[in-house]
Amino acid sequence: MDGWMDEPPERPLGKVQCHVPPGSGMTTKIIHFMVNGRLEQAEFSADCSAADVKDLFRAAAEAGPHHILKMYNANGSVVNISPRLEANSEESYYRLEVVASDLRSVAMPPELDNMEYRLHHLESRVTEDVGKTPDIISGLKSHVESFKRKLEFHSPHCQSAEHLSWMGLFKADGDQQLSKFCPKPKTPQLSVQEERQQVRRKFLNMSSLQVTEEVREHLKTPIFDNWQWEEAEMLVLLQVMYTDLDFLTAFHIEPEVLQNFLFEVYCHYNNIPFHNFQHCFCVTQMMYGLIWLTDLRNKLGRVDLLIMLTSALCHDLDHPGYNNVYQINAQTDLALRYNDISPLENHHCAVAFGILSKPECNILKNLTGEQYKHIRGGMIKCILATDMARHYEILNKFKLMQPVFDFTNQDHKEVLMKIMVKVSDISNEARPMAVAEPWLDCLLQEFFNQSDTEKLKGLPVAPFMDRDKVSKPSSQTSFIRFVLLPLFSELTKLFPCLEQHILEPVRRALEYYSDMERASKDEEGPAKA
Ligand code: LUO
Ligand code: ZN
Repeated sequence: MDGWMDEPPERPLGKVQCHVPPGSGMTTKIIHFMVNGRLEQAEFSADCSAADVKDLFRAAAEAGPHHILKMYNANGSVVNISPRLEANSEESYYRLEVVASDLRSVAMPPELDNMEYRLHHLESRVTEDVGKTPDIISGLKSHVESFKRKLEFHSPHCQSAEHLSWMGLFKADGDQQLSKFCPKPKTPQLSVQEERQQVRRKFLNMSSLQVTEEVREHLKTPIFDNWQWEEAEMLVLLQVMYTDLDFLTAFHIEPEVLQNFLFEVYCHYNNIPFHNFQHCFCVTQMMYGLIWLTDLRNKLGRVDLLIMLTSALCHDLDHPGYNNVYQINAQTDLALRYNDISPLENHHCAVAFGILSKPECNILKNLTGEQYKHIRGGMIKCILATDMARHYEILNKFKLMQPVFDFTNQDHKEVLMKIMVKVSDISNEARPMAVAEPWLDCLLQEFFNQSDTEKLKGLPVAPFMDRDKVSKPSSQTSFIRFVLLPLFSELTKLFPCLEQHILEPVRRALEYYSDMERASKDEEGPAKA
């Protein structure tokens, strides 16, 4: 209902500034920093007080009075938030973290804090207008209160086994049936390093326990719901995938080395809306499911399966949240380093082999030289194949091979492996709508961040990334019609069982977004239809 209620003023966001008297001629300093997943810009004069500068960043982080702020420079070192903060460029942005200081704020994520602030504002406006607080506002307030209590109840520090067992991951003592999925406990606002160490401790604690048969089987299906699991649990599930495909015995991989490798991969995905560790997990889990569904274990060698699973795991390592077009147009370090040739995918692959070059993480260290060379070559081909600019090149090659596909032909196998990684990479719409739709929101958020930056820098902006132009349903119906369905149909010709597992769900998704598209066109009325 438009105009029913004025939105309360947002907290001061976007560019933040200390008061600089107009015409004062005072030199100001520009600081670029990332906070809550957004790239922000602060401006203040050199004689701004330390307290004002701190308030400036507090406002930008939407941090409450209880929160502690921590600023990290591009090398990851903590720097002091003061007027002497060194000016920087957008590429070498600082990272501003909000660290809670007491239990109340530990359990209070900024979004909830912000919601409470807006609710309070709405209540005062409505009470002013109608003389009393309507039930809907009181109801919302009690919901927020009870949600806060729940958050405070979930102590994220609990490491006891019963805490682990009710995650539904492990065989419970006795026969009580535990819920399969746990609500993801809110992790407190810790610094990046503290959060990672906490994830590592949980991962290593859990990895020695047995995962239930039910979860193991569920893991092989495309209906697996990533949103139900926290990062430490996903690391355990990734370890299960490597174990259940017998990679540890086949390639003499020590469990500790696999754990170090998986944890290092986790640390090298960034906290951005879409190309983050959850996406890495989804793509790897879809690849794992496809290997079982297509019975690939009896059609390809185990080395090729290792290449595909590890390529899926590493395919977006250290993604910055800005695509190749941005890298090239903005002439970033990556574009310069890789001569504008798939700069991101080259980087993802280089980071993967940077991790594998550490002995404690090198899952390939007990292989023969021949095997290592084959795996390295296969991973490079598969990861570079995820550059969507090459989509039709690769699909057309597969279309030519598919009718006469030969599983003993090396060229045929290579193209199939690329197709499998590509399919896994863009397969969100093959999942249940409740799992898939949030991914499209995350993707659009990342695209909008990029196009906002491109507008600020005067760079070209792609329409499908422009928040003022893109419509979620119509962009998705085009994507499904012209990218997903042709790709998934071609793979289904080789593996007919995929019809029900991935093709049908994608057709349902097309229906879903087409209905949404029609509904939004009807709402806009005939003029705009
Ligand atoms: C395709 C793609 C490229 C880069 C980043 C993400 C994606 N994905 C998606 N894009 N991955 C999954 C999805 C998805 O479900 N929808 C979309 N939709 C839009 C934004 C789109 O059309 N993306 C797109 C299409 C083609 C292309 O190159 C041929 C690049 C991006
Ligand atoms: Zn990806």
